[in-house]
Amino acid sequence: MGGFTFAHVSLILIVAASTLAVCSANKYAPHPKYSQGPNKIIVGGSEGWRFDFSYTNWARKNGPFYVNDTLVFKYDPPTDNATIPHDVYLLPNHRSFLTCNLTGAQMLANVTQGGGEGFEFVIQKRKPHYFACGQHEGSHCSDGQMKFFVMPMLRRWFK
Ligand SMILES: *[C@@H]1O[C@H](CO)[C@@H](O)[C@H](O)[C@H]1NC(C)=O
Ligand SMILES: *[C@@H]1O[C@H](CO)[C@@H](O)[C@H](O)[C@H]1NC(C)=O
Ligand SMILES: *[C@@H]1O[C@H](CO)[C@@H](O)[C@H](O)[C@H]1NC(C)=O
Ligand SMILES: *[C@@H]1O[C@H](CO)[C@@H](O)[C@H](O)[C@H]1NC(C)=O
Ligand SMILES: [Cu+2]
Repeated sequence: MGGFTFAHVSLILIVAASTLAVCSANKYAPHPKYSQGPNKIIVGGSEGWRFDFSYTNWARKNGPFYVNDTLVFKYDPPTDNATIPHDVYLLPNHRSFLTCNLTGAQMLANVTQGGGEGFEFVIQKRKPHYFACGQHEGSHCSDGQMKFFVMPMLRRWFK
């Protein structure tokens, strides 16, 4: 990851966003990327946390994410009919992320915790976070693309 280049691009975006904010006189920024934050971001947007949606692409389009941002995972709790259960795990490293290996993973939310307003995870540490669904021995992660990673940035660098 080209941290230095990325920082510059972000700085330019933030300067552009400030200009926009003044022009529109709108205290709500148009996109999480441009706002002061911390932000609350719904993972997958209106798609929520589901099978067969590329969260890697989603994270690429919706990042960067910052320390103190909240990620919200929304998924229906299991019912006796067609609902496919999901959960949320934090995988220990990049290798386990690539192979969807759940050994040593930490469960953040079980199958019921994504209901209602969703499960909220506050990014507190400036380290890579590897998120995945742990259902079906990792097949939601591999076949269902229910995984993404976040390298949180520090917003205060740009203030
Ligand atoms: C995150 O929030 C806490 C509490 O508001 C604050 O003390 C801390 O400086 C924030 N961290 C960053 C990196 O913004
Ligand atoms: C599934 O069950 C829930 C309640 O258990 C019900 O509200 C929902 O309409 C059902 N969905 C379908 C597709 O049958
Ligand atoms: C999964 O990860 C564990 C712990 O790192 C390792 O021992 C195991 O061999 C891995 N499994 C596969 C299939 O790679
Ligand atoms: C999921 O976690 C919640 C909160 O810790 C707990 O109340 C609930 O019993 C758990 N559900 C399952 C199915 O493990
Ligand atoms: Cu799943």
